[in-house]
Amino acid sequence: FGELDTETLRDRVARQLTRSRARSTALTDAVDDEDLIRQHSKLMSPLVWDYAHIGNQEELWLVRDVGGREPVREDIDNMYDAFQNARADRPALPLLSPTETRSYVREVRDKVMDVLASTKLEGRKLVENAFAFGMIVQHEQQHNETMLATHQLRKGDPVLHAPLPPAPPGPVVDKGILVPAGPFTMGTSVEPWALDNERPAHQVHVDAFVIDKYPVTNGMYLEFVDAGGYDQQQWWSEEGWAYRQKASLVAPRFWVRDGDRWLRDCFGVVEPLVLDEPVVHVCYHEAEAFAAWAGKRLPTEVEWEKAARFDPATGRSRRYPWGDEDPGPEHANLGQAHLRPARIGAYPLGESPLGVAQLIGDVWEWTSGDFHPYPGFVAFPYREYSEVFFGPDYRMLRGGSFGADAAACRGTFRNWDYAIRRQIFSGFRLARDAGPEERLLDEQR
Ligand code: AVJ
Ligand code: FE
Repeated sequence: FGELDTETLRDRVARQLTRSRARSTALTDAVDDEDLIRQHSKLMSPLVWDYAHIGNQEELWLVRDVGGREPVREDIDNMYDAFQNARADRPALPLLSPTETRSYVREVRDKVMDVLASTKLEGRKLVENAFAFGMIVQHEQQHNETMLATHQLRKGDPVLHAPLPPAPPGPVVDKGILVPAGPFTMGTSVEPWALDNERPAHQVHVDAFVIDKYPVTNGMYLEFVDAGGYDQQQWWSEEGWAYRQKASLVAPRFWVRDGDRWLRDCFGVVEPLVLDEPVVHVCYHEAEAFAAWAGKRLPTEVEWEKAARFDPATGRSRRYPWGDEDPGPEHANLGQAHLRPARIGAYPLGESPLGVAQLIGDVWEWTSGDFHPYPGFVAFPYREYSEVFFGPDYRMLRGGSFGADAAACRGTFRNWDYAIRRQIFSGFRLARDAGPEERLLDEQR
């Protein structure tokens, strides 16, 4: 928070809180009460649970912890504790009604604004208190993305509308980009709102590798589908094939068969595939099988981050591919401004110094590897944010989707989910080891 004075920081937090609440309100006001309490999929909570959970987390962290105020509704803590109640069980709980939920989150927010106005945001308490507010903003925005995924699963007439993302301004050529061998500083120790799992900054040696300029598109993915990739076990891991069989996978989630062609259901509108748009709603196993079929592989997390942040001119790691400035609409498709990924080539101003494009926004990108702490990791502020998820059960996703907000998306941001998850806004891009000639070329640079 170095350069910011207290009042600027307070203003910024207030604006971010207001922005995230406007989004939660829009997502929950878009449907009627019956739709708010319905479970649209076993994988998701009813929207009204997410909304009250947002308020409850805010009450716990800001009203009670930071503000030291009396609880608003201590009696509902357990019901809205994600660890106490699996998603599938949430509709059976005696949840607050939509009306009660709206008045609860409003009451909490009023108190939070009062806490914000009277809390010390300087000296010893600055980092701790400001971070708590920043974390609550990110938490609400993360749940807003989850609620958007629930909207994608709901049946009935479309209720969400947004303008199309920008079109590519010129001809687009996909290509592999050589990322040089050498040290890279991964993670961060200075980003004020970075979560514990992004910390600390640490050096990693990375071998030369090649990464695609753009994410894999619907058109490329369709070739895999048409070639029979879903029926050819050789492209799939053992675990992936077992899941492909069990779940009868034949195409990405929300692709709809129509005679001999595929359509896509995009928030209730069934439309032809946009071939140069990044593929979305694939699980890790599908991404991995596609990569094997294409003769390539998924990037590791450190490769992804180096492609996104490494500046070969200085050796420094940038905050974002385009530089250190916060994301603007010219850089990336973020924040639910558009309700779909942008066609490849749409964000030339968002490219990394090496020329890798659309790393931030559009679709979360599956990377290989599991969820591990960086060396020197310290759980903060609670073990429950990241630490309890470390281990082999989760795969890492990078870069953020069109549904993710800039407040909860950075070059260092790490997202995770099970390898079988497809209802999230997930896609991927391909990488491969550098060949002998490419290595030589790299060494001569
Ligand atoms: C980081 C997106 C995996 O949604 O489960 C929300 C974020 N943590 N509430 C999730 C989160 C607690 C988390 N992800
Ligand atoms: Fe949560």
